[in-house]
Formats: sequence, C-alpha cells, structure tokens
Amino acid sequence: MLDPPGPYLFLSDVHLESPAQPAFGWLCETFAAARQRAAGVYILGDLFEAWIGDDAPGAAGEALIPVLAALPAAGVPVYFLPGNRDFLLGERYAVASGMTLLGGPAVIPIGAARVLLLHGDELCTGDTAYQAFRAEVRDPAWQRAFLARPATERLELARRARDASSLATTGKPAAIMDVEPATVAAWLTRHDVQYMIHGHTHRPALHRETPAPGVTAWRRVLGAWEKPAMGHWIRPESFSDPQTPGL
Ligand code: LP5
Ligand code: MN
Repeated sequence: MLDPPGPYLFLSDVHLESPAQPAFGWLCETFAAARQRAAGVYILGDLFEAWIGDDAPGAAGEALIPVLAALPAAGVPVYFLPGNRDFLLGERYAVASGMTLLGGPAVIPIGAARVLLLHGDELCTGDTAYQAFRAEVRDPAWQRAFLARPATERLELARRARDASSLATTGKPAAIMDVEPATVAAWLTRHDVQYMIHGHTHRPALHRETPAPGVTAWRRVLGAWEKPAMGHWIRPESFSDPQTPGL
C-alpha cells in the first residue's frame, strides 16, 4: 500500500537579509526536515526583508538558492507567493531556486478541503495609506521603471521606503494594522472556502470566522521568525474530521 502523503509546510515572514542571522539557520533546519517528510512547502511572502530585483538577490538570496533547490531535487515542491517586502521576486530567481511562483493569492486543495493562501496585507484594508502605497508599487509600469534603475539606486530607495514605513507604523493604531473583519469575510465568501492561511500581521493565531450567518470558517495566521521557528505543518488527513479545524 502507498504511504499517506506527508504534511504540508507553511511559512511566511522570515525577513531574511543575511545568511548570518539566526532565522537563516532555523530555515535551513526546517527545510532539511521538509526534505525528509513534506508533501509540499508553501512560502506565503516576506521570505526576504526587501527584494529589489532578481539581478540583486543579496547575500541571503544567493545563499538560499541551493537550500531551496534541494527540496524539489528531493521531490518536494516549493511554492512562493509574494509579500509586501518581496513582491518583486520573479521568474529568474524562481528558476534558479526551483520554486514555483503562485503570483498572488491562491486556492489549493489539501485532503478534502479547499484552502485559500495569501500574504495577508491585502486584508488590511483599514490601513488606507498602506493600500495606496501597495496599489502604486504593484502597478506593472511602476515596477518596470523601478527595475530599470541601477541596483545601488534601488537599494537606497528600498532603504528609504523601509525608514518611511517604520516611522508610519509607529504612529498607526494596532487595529488598523490588523486584518479588517469584513474584508476577511468577503475573501472567504468570494473564493467559497472554509479555510484561509496568511501571515503579515505577525500575530500567530487560529481564528474562527463567520463569513455569513450560520457559516463557519477557519483562519490560520502564521507567525514571524523572530524566535526559533519551524513553520506550520498540516497533515492533509486532519481535514477529514468535520469537528476539527484542520489548520
Ligand atoms: O513592512 P512593514 O512591516 O514595516 O510595514 C508594512 C507596510 N509597509 C510596507 C513598506 C515596506 O516596508 C517597504 C519595503 C519594501 C521593499 C521592497 C523594495 C522595492 C520597493 C521600493 C519602494 C520605493 O509595505 C506598512 C503597513 C504595515 O505593513 C502593516 O500592515 O502599515 O505600510 C506603510 O507603512 C505605508 C505608509 O503608511 C505609507 C507609505 C510609506 C512609504 C513611502 C515610500 C517612500 C519612498 C522613498 C523614496 C523616495
Ligand atoms: Mn508582510
């Protein structure tokens, strides 16, 4: 008889910028475990602290290529969807590292369930200043113009954007930087899913949602890798019991 499929690994918000940072080592250990037993690895954005283009992956981006590529080489597919820090990660880096780009929010089947995956920033619609910034930098024309600049300039712009963001976020109420309940409900309903997994807010939790009267759904929020972390593992068979959230 065939072995049941192994668990899926979900992670986000590692915020890599140097191979010397502790999170780089934790990620290598996690991927070594995933190589042995995962059915698939899903990276839900902000793998990197700031991605300015595939031509300038930086020390962490370079060092991670063989670590990522070892997974598909062992038969474990790796999927990446973009965060607000690494939305410029493209096909060239994906090919070098063996990752499959999802491009944005995606619905995947796990066992008997349909699960909506997203970074989570798109759910923070109360943060209108951020949503305006997001709309600008996700515009293909803006991205072409940005990527045409020399890497040194892009690095400086990213540094200034990070500084501006740090300043802006210290002045924002915490509730504004969390997901908007009505937006969560709208996404669950639009994609007709009972399960959602995202990161971004750095507030790990499992939430029971009620997208419509009498309808229950589950929202798993992944944590950031600020302390030793192994990602979030899900066994596909955990969805078979209707009494458990699976996530
Ligand atoms: O990232 P984090 O956790 O600090 O805060 C996010 C939102 N901020 C961002 C901005 C990124 O941190 C910037 C780094 C991007 C790296 C990619 C490089 C390529 C792009 C270069 C761009 C020029 O995503 C923050 C949210 C918070 O999450 C919670 O959800 O609140 O949003 C903001 O802080 C946005 C501000 O409110 C408004 C815009 C400030 C940025 C202005 C850019 C200035 C550019 C300077 C160059 C002239
Ligand atoms: Mn984020």
